[in-house]
Amino acid sequence: MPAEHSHPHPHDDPHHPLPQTRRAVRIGIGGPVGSGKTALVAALCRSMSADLRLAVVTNDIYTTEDADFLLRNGVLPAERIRAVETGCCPHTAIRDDISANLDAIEELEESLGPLDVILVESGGDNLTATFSKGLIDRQIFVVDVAGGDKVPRKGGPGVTSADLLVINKTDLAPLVGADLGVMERDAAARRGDLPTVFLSLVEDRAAGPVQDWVRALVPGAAASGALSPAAAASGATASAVAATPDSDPDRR
Ligand SMILES: Nc1nc2c(ncn2[C@@H]2O[C@H](COP(=O)(O)OP(=O)(O)OP(=O)(O)O)[C@@H](O)[C@H]2O)c(=O)[nH]1
Ligand SMILES: [Mg+2]
Repeated sequence: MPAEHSHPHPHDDPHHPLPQTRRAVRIGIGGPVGSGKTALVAALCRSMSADLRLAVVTNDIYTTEDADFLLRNGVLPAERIRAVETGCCPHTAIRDDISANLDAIEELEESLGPLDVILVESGGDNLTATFSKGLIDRQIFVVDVAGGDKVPRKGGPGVTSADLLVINKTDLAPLVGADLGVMERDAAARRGDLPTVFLSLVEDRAAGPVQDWVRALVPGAAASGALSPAAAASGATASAVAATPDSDPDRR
């Protein structure tokens, strides 16, 4: 597995400051359909909810499928999850008319009190989708190796400018003939100094490198390696359920 990009440094960009007031860090998670966005949200909730105050907003076009998945898998209490039914192309609701998402965030903050992290999952879209900076503070873009090792080379704003690029499903690379070295080289060429991490949510059930990147954005948050064995174990074991394809009893 490529190693050079596995230690992201989220504070490196002085032109893109985090909110100065002590409000939750809002993190957008975008990427193509089925790349593993909800599985990543589930893993982060499971591995961080023991010590951080989390909430999630999901976006689907016509359903509440992703929120329902998170609820069924019990990754967070129901009151911490809001579903936005966009009724339109996913990128419209995260970039052009962000009001429904902002309302959902406001409702969560009003009902739950102070939060540390709000994860906003976009509906699955194409390589052109990006979040408005009026909605989120940082953006994670998730692609997967099953689309072929050409994906980072194809670029697009998610690949080139997301604050963190996640190349997921590395466990499938041998099955689809994807060369991770090529993906690493092309991602570096497209992204310059911006970080890229390789991930398999089947093998790394706590989404370790992504979790570390998120924790580094939260003032005072412990690094995952500094957590108590119990807290660390809850993330490392329980998120397995949400990440595996056969974990959803309702999914046919
Ligand atoms: N083999 C493998 N499967 C994965 C991995 N991550 C997610 N999956 C599976 O990929 C499928 C799609 O994952 P989701 O998390 O629903 O993807 P998504 O990006 O949220 O999909 P949309 O919201 O519909 O765009 C599910 O069956 C997951 O269990 C991984 O690392 N390896
Ligand atoms: Mg999803």
